Amino acid sequence: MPTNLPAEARHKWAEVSATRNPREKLRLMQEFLSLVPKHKGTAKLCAQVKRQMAILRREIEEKKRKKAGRGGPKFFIEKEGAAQLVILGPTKVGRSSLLGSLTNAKVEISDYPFTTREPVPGMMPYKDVQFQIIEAPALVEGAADGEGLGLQVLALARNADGLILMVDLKNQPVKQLQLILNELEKARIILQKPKAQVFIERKHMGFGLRIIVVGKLVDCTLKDVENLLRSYKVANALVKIHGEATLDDIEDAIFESAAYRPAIVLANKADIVKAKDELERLESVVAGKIKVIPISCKTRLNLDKLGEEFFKMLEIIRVYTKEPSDKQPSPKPFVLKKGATVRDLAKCIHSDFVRRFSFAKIWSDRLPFSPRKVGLDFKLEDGDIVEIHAK
Ligand SMILES: Nc1nc2c(ncn2[C@@H]2O[C@H](COP(=O)(O)OP(=O)(O)OP(=O)(O)O)[C@@H](O)[C@H]2O)c(=O)[nH]1
Ligand SMILES: [Mg+2]
Repeated sequence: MPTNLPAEARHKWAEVSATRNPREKLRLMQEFLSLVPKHKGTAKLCAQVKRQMAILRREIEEKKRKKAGRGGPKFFIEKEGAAQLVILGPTKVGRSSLLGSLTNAKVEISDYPFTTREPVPGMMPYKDVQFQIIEAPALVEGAADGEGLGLQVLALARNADGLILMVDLKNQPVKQLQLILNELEKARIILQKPKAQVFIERKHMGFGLRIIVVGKLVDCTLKDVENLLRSYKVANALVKIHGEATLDDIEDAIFESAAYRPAIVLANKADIVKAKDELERLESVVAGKIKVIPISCKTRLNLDKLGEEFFKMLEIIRVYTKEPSDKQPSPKPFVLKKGATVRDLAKCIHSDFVRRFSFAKIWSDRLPFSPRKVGLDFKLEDGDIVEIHAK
């Protein structure tokens, strides 16, 4: 991106980040924009901020409507289960049919377009976990510019852990997918795992700046990163840098602009006559960049495989904990990101557990012998049983 923003603009963004009140945030964003010099390097950033402002305006409107007792659709859905997956797609591709086939949600299926007008959640069991699947209202062209319910649908996608991009083989699936990909791109939701992932967790005053580099920095030093963060007044934060990150990646993270979400394409209505040709065309356009699975909600083709596909796509693992005094581990696993360590697990169990940690015992078939005594940095895998001993 390199934005080379003036100091006033950077400081203004610090104020934006620190504000929770939507109206105040909106006002500060407007001021921020007026401080940004307009050139090629800042065009993307300005567009992104304007989009964030449009979402805020909708949120404010929605709240007003609710206060006035006029209800209106509820768009934010609290996460439940191991992961939240949003079904995105144009109208009539079969989003409701899929949700109804995978979960026990009450759905309205019809041959008329735009039947679903607000997000509908359902829980899908897979092994000993559950995925929360949400049908988003149909995505239309211009969604990222505020067309229809577009902004809310894209905000829903941004908030999810993974995306199900749904097209149907009956009605120009290549065009349908292009529409979805275009709108996601405009909303800066990316589907390919980026080379770098930067997480900035704002912390309380006095915490200071703690930067953890898991991968490596490209063309910059730790000092450069620190200076950049300080120029945006990010002074109390835990910053985790994964992969190969440039200063631009870090600036992107400050603006929370690009969000990576893993995705899968489901090509529905594989039961129709010309499905095979359409599928081939679709696959050649996607060219292996995203996994494409033909399904049919009508004949249930491949529906039973989806749990495993979602699990793989999300890159999660299940870890079972055991009390030292118990013989059996708890039947309900903790769900963690692939690559998680005993430390991550301990944090999930109790905020104080890391400080009081003494050692852990691991049981797993992949180890030459079990249990094995390990420390906080031990990397966990799917199916591990862990017993933590505290001081
Ligand atoms: N042939 C065939 N038709 C299907 C399949 N799945 C859904 N349909 C039909 O496609 C139409 C639309 O299905 P819905 O599930 O309502 O689609 P939607 O994407 O939720 O549509 P909106 O919410 O209205 O945007 C209905 O007539 C379904 O019966 C399938 O696998 N095969
Ligand atoms: Mg529907």
